[in-house]
Amino acid sequence: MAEGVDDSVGSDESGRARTHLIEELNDLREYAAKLRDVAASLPPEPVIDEVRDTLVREADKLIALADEPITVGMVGTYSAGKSLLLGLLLGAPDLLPVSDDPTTANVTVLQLRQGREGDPTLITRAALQYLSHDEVSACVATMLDELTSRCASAGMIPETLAALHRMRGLPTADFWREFGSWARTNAWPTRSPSIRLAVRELLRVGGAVLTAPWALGWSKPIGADVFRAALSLPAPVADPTVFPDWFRGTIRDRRQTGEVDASSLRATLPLIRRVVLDIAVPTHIWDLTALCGHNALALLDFPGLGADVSEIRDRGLARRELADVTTIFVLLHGQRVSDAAAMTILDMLDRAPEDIHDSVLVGIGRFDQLPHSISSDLATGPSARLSDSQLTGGVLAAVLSSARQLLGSDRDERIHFHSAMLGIAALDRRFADRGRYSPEFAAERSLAEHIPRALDNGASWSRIVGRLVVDDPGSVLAPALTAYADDGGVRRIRDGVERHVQTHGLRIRRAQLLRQADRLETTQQRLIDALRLHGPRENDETRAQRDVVESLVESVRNSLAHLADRSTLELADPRTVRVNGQAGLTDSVRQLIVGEIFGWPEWSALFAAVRDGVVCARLGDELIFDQEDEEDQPSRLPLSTREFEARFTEAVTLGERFARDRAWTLLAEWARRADVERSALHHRRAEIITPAVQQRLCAQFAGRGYPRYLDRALNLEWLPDTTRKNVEQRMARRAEAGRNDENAADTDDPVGKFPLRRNAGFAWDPGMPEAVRASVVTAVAGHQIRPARLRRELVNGAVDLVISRISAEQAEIAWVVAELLRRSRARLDAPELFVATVIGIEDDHPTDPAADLAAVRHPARGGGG
Ligand SMILES: Nc1nc2c(ncn2[C@@H]2O[C@H](COP(=O)(O)OP(=O)(O)OP(=O)(O)O)[C@@H](O)[C@H]2O)c(=O)[nH]1
Ligand SMILES: [Mg+2]
Repeated sequence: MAEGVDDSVGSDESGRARTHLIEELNDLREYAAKLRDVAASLPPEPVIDEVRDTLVREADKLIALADEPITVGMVGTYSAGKSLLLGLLLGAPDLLPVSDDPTTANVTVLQLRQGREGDPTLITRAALQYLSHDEVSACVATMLDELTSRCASAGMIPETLAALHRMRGLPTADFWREFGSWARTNAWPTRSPSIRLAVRELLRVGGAVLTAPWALGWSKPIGADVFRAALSLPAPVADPTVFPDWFRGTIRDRRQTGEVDASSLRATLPLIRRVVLDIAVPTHIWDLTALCGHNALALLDFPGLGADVSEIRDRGLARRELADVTTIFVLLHGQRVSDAAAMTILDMLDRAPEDIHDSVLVGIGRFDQLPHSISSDLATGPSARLSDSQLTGGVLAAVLSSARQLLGSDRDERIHFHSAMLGIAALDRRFADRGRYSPEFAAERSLAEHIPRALDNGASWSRIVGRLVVDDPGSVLAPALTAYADDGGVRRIRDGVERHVQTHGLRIRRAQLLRQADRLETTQQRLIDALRLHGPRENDETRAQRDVVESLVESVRNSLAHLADRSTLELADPRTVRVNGQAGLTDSVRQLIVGEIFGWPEWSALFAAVRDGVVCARLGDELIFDQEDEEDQPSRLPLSTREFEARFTEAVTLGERFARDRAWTLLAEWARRADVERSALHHRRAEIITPAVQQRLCAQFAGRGYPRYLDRALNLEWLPDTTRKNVEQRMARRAEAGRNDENAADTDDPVGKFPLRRNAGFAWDPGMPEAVRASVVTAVAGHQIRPARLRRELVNGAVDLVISRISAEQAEIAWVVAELLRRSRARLDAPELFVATVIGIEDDHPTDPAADLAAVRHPARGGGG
């Protein structure tokens, strides 16, 4: 924009409620960003530094959280089948390392993008993110706590424990050396397996920190061959009674060459925070359109709980990563469910119970391996009536009890029964020819053996559900069991996740941001108080002047918010909007199109041929109308509906142009009226900004920035043009996107919406082959048309088309107007320099930092855009 005001608005939008939620998220993010800016610009002052730093940290956290993709976390006991299920959801069972031993070593982020129909699922990029120095310190502190408590339970004497306690602090080389010798002399000789495990885990981390300190905080793209190594836990040590000695040598700093090879990867494994994979999922596997509105969608694979090699570290890291996850899919191991496992997971989720119930879906994994007799007994057993409660009290008692601990009551519809083996069988059935996984994978996982067994099990459950739905028509478990028998529950899990993300994802994210914003606000208040106590002060007179100017700014901001809210109501619907008491837009368009279509020359010929409202091609055997005999007829009869098409398009185009002109006129008037309604504000502004003040402002702002924003907010002349530019750009972008999307229907073809059967010949067309004519004529017993009805259909078709197009456009106009007004409003935030200039404060501290800080308001208290 020539004057330096960027008024272009974004192009991303979906349903209203969703848009509204996304706006709220943006407001919260903006609140944090503004606070951060104001706090960061405060002059250094020892008394406030600490609070200020806390504020900046908290604001950064909120911003990072707002920018995170919506996430679905896959957690559960080890070897429950989490990684395999994630692969299956994405149509590629061998996507992630899968094995019978504890496998997944690190949190894996699968960032999803829509791939092309028919393509295989592809990993398009892989990257490692290492823990930062602080994150390692926090992780080591948690591990030391755990070791301390294990040692205390084993009866270690307080003096020895105190020595361990004294070692706290940053995990430097000295720390690790000291810890190593403490563990060798005190912890190892206890022979307690759990203490030895904790020591071994700590030393693994220490070994990595010492051999590759350069890795901390590093982020690095890696090859697709290497990422599997980063995801696979090392094999358990051969002799667990030997004290581990991992502090040997150092690994050369890889940041220069940039290469992470297998050996440096092995050395740094415990320091990896997460592995990030970008994945293109083809539409025939999972159509992500509805999901990827906000930021993106990421699925997180977590290391399983209970794996010995790296349990304490993993649990600590998982707890942190899980804090921000919006949808949590807990996969329980069907053969190993226990209430204790559920409790461990609940503990790891570390949220209020109602939040957990809201965020969780539960899967019972490896369901095909539930003792086989259970399902076959039920399937073939005596024919007593089956019901949900019978299953709940009987064979499914254990799994359902664990699931309900996680879900709370009355949420059984969020339970999924899952078998990866049935899932693979279904994938084979659907895409037999396309090789969805490698032969090595099939051999390693012994699919040839597992799948037939799983299919048997699926078939018995299928018989059971058959009875269940008859015996207990209200059964909540039946859909999950049916889905299980069908494809191992994979599709239902996809749907469940999708529904949860759509209905809860953004809402949960909003709740998270709100909680963080509340924390931030408390810190903000603490900083304001500190500044009031220690910062520069103002006298009463300047305070009063400041109030006057600030209240003007606040009123202008409120008026913009009010107008933004009204815009949808007053600008969006062509059926109701009126310009200056004229007819509504729909009626005006109809009038115009009637005039246009009624003027077509065909009608005079057609109506001239009408008998009793109908044009007949033949009456009995006699042609009542013969084209050749009518050469002096000024306009001839149309021969086919095709002849109406071009003119129909023309009428639609004309109608559209007319409607669009009216829409823009309407907007211009709307903006003018808005300015008139706000004349009181104009007067207040004129009183405050006297010529002398204006001079000061010019000197300070050189005709740009804040004073101009205020003028623009009060005088909306620019609004129609800018809106138009934006709407046109957005339409062009969308058209471009439509062109690039081969699957998009060609909605811009008005003839595509032609209301008549296309290219239908009329029976009097001399070019029509006799056989066709004969069939038409006999079929309809005297081919006939009713011109009046034909004309009405064309008129209605054209009006509907124009209105449907223009409705979309007007909704777009209203949205852009609201967006521009919100931006205008946001530009009026933080007016401290403006206020100082208006009231003429020119000392070293032209502003009151406490007031500046107070001016940034939590969106829930009326701040934000
Ligand atoms: N029969 C059967 N085997 C399964 C099923 N799901 C997974 N498996 C097997 O169970 C083992 C563990 O699967 P993974 O996907 O690695 O399990 P995980 O939960 O990711 O394990 P960790 O990463 O160690 O936490 C593999 O051998 C799979 O082949 C299932 O539904 N049925
Ligand atoms: Mg795994």
